[in-house]
Formats: sequence, C-alpha cells, structure tokens
Amino acid sequence: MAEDNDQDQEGGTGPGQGVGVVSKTAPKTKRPSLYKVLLLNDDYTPQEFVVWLLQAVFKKDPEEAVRIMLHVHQSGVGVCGVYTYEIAETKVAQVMELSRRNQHPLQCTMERE
Ligand code: TYC
Repeated sequence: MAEDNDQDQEGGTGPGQGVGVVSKTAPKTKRPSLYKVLLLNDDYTPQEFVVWLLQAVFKKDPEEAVRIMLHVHQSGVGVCGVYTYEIAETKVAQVMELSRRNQHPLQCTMERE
C-alpha cells in the first residue's frame, strides 16, 4: 500500500515534453494507544472467583491466573492484560458484569500505558 498514493501527472502538453510531477506521501500508520486493565483487591471476593475470572476473561492459564490473583491480593492492584481501547473497555465491562451477577464487590479499571 506504500505506493498507492503516488501521483504521476502529465500535462496536456503533447508527446516528448518530458514534463511530469511525482509526489510521494509517507503512509500514516499510527499505532493505537494501549491500555492496562487493572484488577483491584478487596476483602470479600473469593480467591477462586478471581482465578476463574482471569482464565475466563483474560485467557490466562491456571498458573498465571493464580500468580496475578496473589499479586493483587498482596499488593492491592495488578495488571490483567494490555489491550487497545475498545478491547480493554470490553474486558472491564465483562469483569464488572460477572462480579455484579455473582454479588462480589470486585472492581476493575483501565489506564493508558
Ligand atoms: N483479597 C481477596 C480474599 O482474600 C481475594 C482477592 C484477590 C480479591 C484479588 C480481589 O482482585 C482481587 N478473598
């Protein structure tokens, strides 16, 4: 696609004039901003629920899920994953909805990297 916006323009000046304009514009491929999804500790949500949630929502394997849960439990907050804005927003909403449905006070937020 880098060559798609080349422009060759020959004026209507007839053959053999050798007049041409070539312009090249750098393709704009800005990388999207990334957002950390953070899980917050509380005193009531069962550890098993947090471990289950980390596997279900964040696709962590069981060992990684336990490691993240214990980190949050011990330090108060921890990163579950890093995503583009809309994916991060969806994960936060899924965590909040699953927590609400199971009557746990678990909180989840996102912040720009
Ligand atoms: N602190 C909770 C307990 O001891 C477990 C827990 C871990 C809760 C991580 C929330 O994000 C959390 N039952």
